[in-house]
Amino acid sequence: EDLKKQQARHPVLRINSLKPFNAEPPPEILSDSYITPSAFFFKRNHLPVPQVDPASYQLHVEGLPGGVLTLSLEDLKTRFPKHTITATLQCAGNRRSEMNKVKLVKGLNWGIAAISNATWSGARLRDVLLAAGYKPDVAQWARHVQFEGLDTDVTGTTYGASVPLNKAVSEEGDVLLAYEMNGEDIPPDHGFPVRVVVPGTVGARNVKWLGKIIVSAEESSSHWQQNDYKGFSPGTDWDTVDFKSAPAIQELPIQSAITTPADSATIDRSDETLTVKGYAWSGGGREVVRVDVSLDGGKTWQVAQLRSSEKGQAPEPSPPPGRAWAWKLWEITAPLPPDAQELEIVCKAVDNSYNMQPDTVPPIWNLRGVLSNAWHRVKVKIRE
Ligand code: MTE
Ligand code: MO
Repeated sequence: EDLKKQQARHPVLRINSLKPFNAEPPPEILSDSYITPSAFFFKRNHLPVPQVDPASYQLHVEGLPGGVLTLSLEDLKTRFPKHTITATLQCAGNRRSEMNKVKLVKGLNWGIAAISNATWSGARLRDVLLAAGYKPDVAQWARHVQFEGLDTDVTGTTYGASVPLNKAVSEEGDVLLAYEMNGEDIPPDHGFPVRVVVPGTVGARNVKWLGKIIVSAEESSSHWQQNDYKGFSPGTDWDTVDFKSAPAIQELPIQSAITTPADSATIDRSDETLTVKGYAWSGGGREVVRVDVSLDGGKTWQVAQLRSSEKGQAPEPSPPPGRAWAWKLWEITAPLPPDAQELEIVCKAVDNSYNMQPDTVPPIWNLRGVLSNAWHRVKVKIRE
C-alpha cells in the first residue's frame, strides 16, 4: 500500500494493524453523529487494498442456468433501480479486547468501535440475480450466494464469503451491490467501486471490491467462511477445536456499548449530573427497543433515551418488522449519586425478540474472541 493512501486516512483513527490496514475511531466520535462519516468508519482489511479501475471494472454473476452475466459499473448504475438503506456494519471481533482480558484469544485487539453506521446506495442483489436468470426453481438446488473480492493474498487467493440464498433473493433482505456510501463513491478502504451490503449480517460477509457472485449449493470454501468467524464453547481450545462443527456466523446478537464517558475518566462533583452515551444494535433486522443503564455496577437501572436520526432532526419512522438494519444511539443524563467516589457505569440493550446481552464475558469467551457482547462496563472517578 502506498504512502498516499495512508496519508489520506484520518489521523484520529486508532490503528490496529498497518499492513493490512485495520483501524477504529475513538468511541466518542461514534455517538457524535447518527451516520458515521466515512473517514471515521472502522476499517477492517484482511489483505492489501486493491486499486480497481472503475472504467474497466467487471462484475461476473455465475451459477445460474442462463450462464454468466457480466456487468460494468455503468450497467449496475443504469440497468437497475437505485436503492438506499441505512445499515450498521459490525465486525465479529468488535470488543475482542474484553475477551482478551479474561484469557488470551487470537485476533486483532478491537475496542468497542469496530462498528459504524452509514447510508448505502446501489442495485439490489435480488434484481441483479433475477436479470442473471434466477427463478424460484433455482432454490431447489441452490442454498447460498458466494461473493469474491478483488483483493488477493500472495498466492492469488481472493477474499470470499457467502450468505444464505433466501437472504440474497428476498425482497425484505435489502441486500445491495452498493456503489455509494454516505452519498458518495465508496472510498477505496470500504470497497470501491462496488461492495456487497448484507444488512443485519456480520461484517465479514459484506464483501468489498466485489469481483464475482456465484449462486451455489455450497457455502463459500474460503478460509473466512470455513475456518474463521465461528463461535465455540469457552471450553474449546486450539487443540480440540473442529471448525466443521460450528456454523458460520451470519446474523449477529444484540449489542450495546458506552462511548462516553471513557473508562478511567474523572468527573467533577460540581457537575451534579452525568451524561452517558452509547450505541445499541442487533443483527437480523431486529430492532433495539430499550437500553438500560446502571451507575452502580448493575444494582439499579434507568432507561436511556433512544435516537435513530441526527440530533435535532425529526425521528425516523420505525422500520418494518425484521428490517431494522441501523443502530440506535442512546443517551441518559442522571444526577451524580451523592456518596460515591467511583462509579461503575453499565449498559445493556434489549431487541424486539427480547434478546438481551449476557452480564459477563467468561461464559461467552471463545478462542477467536468473536461475538463479544457482554454488558459494557466503564469505571469513572468522582473528584470532590
Ligand atoms: N471484503 C474483502 N474483499 N476483503 C476483506 O478483508 N473484510 C470483511 C468485510 N469485507 C473484507 C471484506 C470484514 S471482516 C469486515 S468486518 C468488513 O468488511 C469491514 O468493512 P469496512 O472496512 O468497510 O468497515
Ligand atoms: Mo470482520
